[in-house]
Amino acid sequence: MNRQSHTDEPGGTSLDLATVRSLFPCLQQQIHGNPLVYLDSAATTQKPISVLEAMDGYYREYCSNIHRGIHTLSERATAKYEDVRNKVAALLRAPDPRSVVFTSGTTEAINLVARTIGRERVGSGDEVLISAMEHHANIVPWQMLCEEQGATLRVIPCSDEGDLILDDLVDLISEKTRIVAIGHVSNAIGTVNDIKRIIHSAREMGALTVVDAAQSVPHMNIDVEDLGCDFLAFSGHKVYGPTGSGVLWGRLELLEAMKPWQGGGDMIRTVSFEKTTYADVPLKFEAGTPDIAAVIGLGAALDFVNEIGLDAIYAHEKELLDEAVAKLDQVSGVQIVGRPNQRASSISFVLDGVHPHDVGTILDQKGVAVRAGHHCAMPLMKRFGLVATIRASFGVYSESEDVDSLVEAIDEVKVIFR
Ligand code: 7TS
Repeated sequence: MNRQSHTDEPGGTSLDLATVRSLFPCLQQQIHGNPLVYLDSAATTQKPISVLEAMDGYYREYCSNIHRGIHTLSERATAKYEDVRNKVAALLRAPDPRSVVFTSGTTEAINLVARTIGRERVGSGDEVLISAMEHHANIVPWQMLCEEQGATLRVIPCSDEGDLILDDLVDLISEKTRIVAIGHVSNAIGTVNDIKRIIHSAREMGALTVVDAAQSVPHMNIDVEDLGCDFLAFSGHKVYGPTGSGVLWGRLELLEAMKPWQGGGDMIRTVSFEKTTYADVPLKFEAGTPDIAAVIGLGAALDFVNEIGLDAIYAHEKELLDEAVAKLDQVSGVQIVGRPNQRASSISFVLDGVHPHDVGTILDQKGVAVRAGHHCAMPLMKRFGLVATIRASFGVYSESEDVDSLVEAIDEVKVIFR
């Protein structure tokens, strides 16, 4: 397989792919005797050396707990950890780093919102609005909240093309709507949702807005002020950072007014048996020792992303996604699930007569790593009358040859199942 860089091809992007790929040790391996073709970045991205070194550096050189130590190592670790908060704020164009809360990932960030301000704002007879293409992480916490509070979960429907149907938004968002929680990009079919429009409608009705940006932060520039949302969540491990790192960004005045959700060390100002007073945001929401190494790794990941630039990453991935759609369309028996107006991150498809899990297993034998299953979006699968799809998802290191390898491997699946 040709693994040459195709730098500066006419009409191409200016990514030096060979160099980018060389920064990812995990990509440099064979799987079942074939070069690894990693097409599962939506599940988690591979990590560049700089991220591995940043985490290693913390453990080797200044391993210590943060915020409480007065010794040199603790001060170094605290400074590094807090500097990542500044980097996240800059990434999201958030004016104040205090509005950045570290969590273990998107799931924890959404649960935090549901269990704090969610419980305060949503009462009996109220409504929470999500969409038909949410990841379970942006369904179940709201469902739990609605059950607990006697509220109703409502759903923005999805068209056959895989776009949200926003024509009836005025009917879906009313004075009863207390929270609108929407995924920016579908992890299952790759749709980029018009969240700005949804946020605008929600705000007009006084509803809080929560954006699940797990699949958008790795692929495009985000500006929380421009979006106008109240909360935004993402996972570090999907943006070239380590597992265990994640972010909840929230409007400062909301975070300040919210009660904490977990109690313990680091989130307090004073504790007595009679009364505890809480630390200021963001520490109020970061009880206990966080995953310090993971946050420091996330900082290195954001440096990596910034060095390349999200515009370049988006352009590169868009080119590959367009190419993959075009090439998969040429393969008889392949049905792409969803033809959204704008796509990022992922393409889902099924192969006539072969269960997605069988396709995934055979692709793995060829070294091609894809996801097969419901992608934690069971309601969306049901919407399309499916139980599972095969999903190919892309990252900054993905290349045209990956698409060719995918198509070749699907052809081999077809031969086996003929
Ligand atoms: N929201 C979206 C849109 C996601 O894609 C995911 C993870 C989550 C939330 C949850 O993120 P976590 O880091 O807290 O687990 N998506 C996937 C996926 O598509 N395959 O594996 C995980």
